[in-house]
Amino acid sequence: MALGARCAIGATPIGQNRPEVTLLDYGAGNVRSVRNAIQLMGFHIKDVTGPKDIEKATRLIFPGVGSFWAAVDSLKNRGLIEALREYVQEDRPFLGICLGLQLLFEYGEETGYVEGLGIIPGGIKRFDESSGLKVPHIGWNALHLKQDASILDGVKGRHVYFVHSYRAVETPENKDWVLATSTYGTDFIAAVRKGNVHGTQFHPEKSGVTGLNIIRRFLGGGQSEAAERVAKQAEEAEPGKTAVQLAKRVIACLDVRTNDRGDLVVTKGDQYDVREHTETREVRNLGKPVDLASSYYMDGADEVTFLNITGFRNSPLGDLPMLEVLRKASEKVFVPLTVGGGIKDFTDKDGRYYSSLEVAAEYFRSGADKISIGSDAVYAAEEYIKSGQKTGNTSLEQISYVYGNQAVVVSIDPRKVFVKSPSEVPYKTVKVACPGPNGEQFAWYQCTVNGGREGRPIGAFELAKAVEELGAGEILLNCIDCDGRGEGFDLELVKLISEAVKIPVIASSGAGTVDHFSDVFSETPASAALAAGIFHRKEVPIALVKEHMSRAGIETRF
Ligand code: 1PR
Repeated sequence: MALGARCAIGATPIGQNRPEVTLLDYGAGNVRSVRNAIQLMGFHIKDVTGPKDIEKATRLIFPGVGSFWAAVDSLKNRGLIEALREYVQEDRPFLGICLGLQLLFEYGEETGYVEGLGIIPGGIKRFDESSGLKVPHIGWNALHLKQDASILDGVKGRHVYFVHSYRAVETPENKDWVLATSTYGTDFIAAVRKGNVHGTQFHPEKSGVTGLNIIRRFLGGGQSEAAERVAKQAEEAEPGKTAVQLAKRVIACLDVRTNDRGDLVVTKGDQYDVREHTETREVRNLGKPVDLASSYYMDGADEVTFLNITGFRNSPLGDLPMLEVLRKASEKVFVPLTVGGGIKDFTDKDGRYYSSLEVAAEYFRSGADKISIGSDAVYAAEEYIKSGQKTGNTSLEQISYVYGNQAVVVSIDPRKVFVKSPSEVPYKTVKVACPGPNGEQFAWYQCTVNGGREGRPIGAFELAKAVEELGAGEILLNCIDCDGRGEGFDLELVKLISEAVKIPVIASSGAGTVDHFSDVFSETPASAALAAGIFHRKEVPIALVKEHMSRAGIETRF
């Protein structure tokens, strides 16, 4: 019998007496999307405030976020470990997501050996990157179903969203738990199930309609019109495109700032100049952040990135509109959201000091899955290269330690500088296909801060390697020269950086045609490609980009 039938919730009429789901949120990251997904399905959320709430729960969802040790610590401090273990051992309806699955195992090795709940035999270990695998495993991957699918009915042939560096593997001892595996380098456990107890390594709440339908099925069917729509959409989802492996991601980017009238708008620069070339020099206004984000979600964007491009001037905690954008967007957008701009330690105008960790926490709580650090990461890398010492105090190190490196992106804003010979500069250079204005055959990529306004004594290559060591989980690689030009990504730059680091690299700046996407994926190891202008101006829809990539033989999520 399908689990859906076992957990079915009577005949509660739509909109009345919403049934309850208990949510175990220990406040360590973005659980907003899980909340939004549950509410969308027509359920009321009861938060766990103590062990009693777990004892009384009839359905429990545990979306683990952050690091293994931090999660165990928090559960221990709140006295929840025993109640949780008993709940699962009693085979009561349970869905653990990501770390919520991992904690069911005996131990994790993320920061040394840490004991888990010990329900599933085996441990959680890091992906093996020795053969050049990019870790974290970030993106949309395929599932191989091992048991009758139950909550996974309908996912065959579709991609779901993963973001993690650690995983469990199937062994003879835990084989009876394994519901689905996925492949990244080697096979790993993507979902578990025994009786009413379920766990997914991927994020259903971030896996679009496919994922929402998994949550709906776990809840025994939806209790709202939205849930009915999800079921219908999942059923009607285009057949014939079969997920095989990790897909190359297409990301829509929204540069957000207030214009001169004080409205929060999506803008777009031309080589980072966001003002119209008119007498009044108004900030270019391309639409409203939440509306655009949700339309890109509907069009098939694999992720949405918001960059608060004046973050270096305005404190993000005081910048309530940006937090509100995240909160509103996460109600409609069920794919990952990244937010950048102004993530650093700061003191506000009233003299209140905020650590970058508090700033990041506020963004995560408001709906961000990943935060992106720009200028502050440049200063941290410069210091690290100079001293050769990690202090553990930089925003990058601290956020990565608490939330895991998969939640930390470093955004690089480099500008190309031509040189006659590599010996002219102490930075890594590339031999360029198109020589510079004075016939220069080489170039290095100078990092900038404050939205490209200030060049720093560090190259993109050196920065990328340093931030990887300091705890970045992904690199968003912009290019000031290409930004807004529509002439294609800087393939020399993307190749240089994505070959230099073991973490995923997002190629950004310059997309103008569908061919630019297939070029960047066939000529470089970039994991994702980000574009802004062509999507905002509706020149090339996301669906067309994806059709083209698929025809070019590039794994694509539909
Ligand atoms: O330094 O931590 O406060 O972060 C500031 C963030 O804001 C950085 O990620 C930085 O890249 C971004 N930013 C600052 N100023 C600008 C600007 O445009 N004036 N935007 C800016 C960067 C570049 C891309 C753009 C792509 C694709 N925008 O994000 O979306 O180039 O564009 P295209 O497809 O139209 O070519 P901090």
